[in-house]
Amino acid sequence: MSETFYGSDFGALEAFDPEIAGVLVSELDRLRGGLQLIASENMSSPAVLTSLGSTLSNKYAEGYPGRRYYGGCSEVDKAESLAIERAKALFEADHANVQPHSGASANQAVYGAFMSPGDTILAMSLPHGGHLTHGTKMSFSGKWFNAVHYGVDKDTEDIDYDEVERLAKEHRPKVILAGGSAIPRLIDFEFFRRVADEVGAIFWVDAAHFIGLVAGKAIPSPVPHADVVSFTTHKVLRGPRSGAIVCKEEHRAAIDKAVFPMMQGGPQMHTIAAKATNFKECATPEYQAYAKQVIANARVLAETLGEKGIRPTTGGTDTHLSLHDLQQVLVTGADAEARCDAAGITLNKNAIPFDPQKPNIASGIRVGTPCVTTQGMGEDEMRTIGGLIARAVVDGDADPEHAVSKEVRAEVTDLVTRFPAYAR
Ligand code: DSN
Repeated sequence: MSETFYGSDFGALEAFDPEIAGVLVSELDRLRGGLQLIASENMSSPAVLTSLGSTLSNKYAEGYPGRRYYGGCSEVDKAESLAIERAKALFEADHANVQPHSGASANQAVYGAFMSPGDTILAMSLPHGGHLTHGTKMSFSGKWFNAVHYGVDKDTEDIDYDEVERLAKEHRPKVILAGGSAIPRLIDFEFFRRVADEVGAIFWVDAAHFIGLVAGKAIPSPVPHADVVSFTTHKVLRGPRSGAIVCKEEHRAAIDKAVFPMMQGGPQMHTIAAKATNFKECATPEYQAYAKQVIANARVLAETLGEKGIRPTTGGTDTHLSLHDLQQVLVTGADAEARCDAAGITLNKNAIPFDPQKPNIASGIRVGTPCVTTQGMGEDEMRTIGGLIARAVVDGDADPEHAVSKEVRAEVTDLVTRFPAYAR
């Protein structure tokens, strides 16, 4: 086997642990062999993967650059300082903390910085597109804090801004949170800022999904409006699987103390180095063109599915993802996901607003274009992909041996051969 795993000695792994080496190879084959349409996934560059596979993983470095609790931090200090400075420049932010291990860890730190147990947060409800960490009962956020939720308007299926204002005035939350994991439309940050000011709340944006579009200057930034912005680094942004926070100068100390020592211990220095590399990539004209193409592709994909009876909620998208209602084609989200999987298309079932189904069945699917755009596909390919999804969902089957699964898979293979992931 001669496969290159960036930044690491694959031969050594293969010799010592062929089972795990086999998983690395078969996962790469899986990525290369099908269409990846999960809106929260992407394909990091070899440069980013090299930092992730480096010896920086070995280092304990609790603290911050120049203020560590361990010796031997001179080199990792350089990596973290570069990541901080690059994040500040990329997002035009006063301060950046690049240590959160993930989006959920970043969000924990924001709660830790601004809220005490029992305080009230106003956030978007999960079934309407929010996130687990935005006050759902299963998460620490709903167990320890008093979460009040707004949703979407029944007609527009976009954020119900009147409800946001009404609930803010009624509950006077400590924090107002905008953002979520299934919001196809742009968020009116100026509106949220005004309401937060009127009720004396901190305005927090969880930009995990769309921060890459902000980095690529393809959509407006929440940074000038929000007190604090948390995000992941592995979605459209295309960095390592991790998180980060940017905030106003006045919140610097609160955020830093909340990340460490309140919520986390030793930072993952290899991942922080990879974030630095990713932020440098995002500052290039190539990345900006990529971010714009992600949106152009998402629009065409949403429109094509809509033409096939798979209606996009809100009528379309302004971002990298669209959410589709399958009720017209009489297929559940769970069945659609399984049928697409059998046809070589990876996407996820998703609750739609006012969904009559349970979340593990769902009436919708969510599709996103970060991966296929990384592979170089454009609007023409999105029309093809929309047609393939519709065939798999409406006429297909969860059995990979079904005739439709096979037909669609053959066309998927043609596409990914012309637009390879991790080209050899
Ligand atoms: N799990 C992520 C997503 O798929 O949107 C959000 O955390």
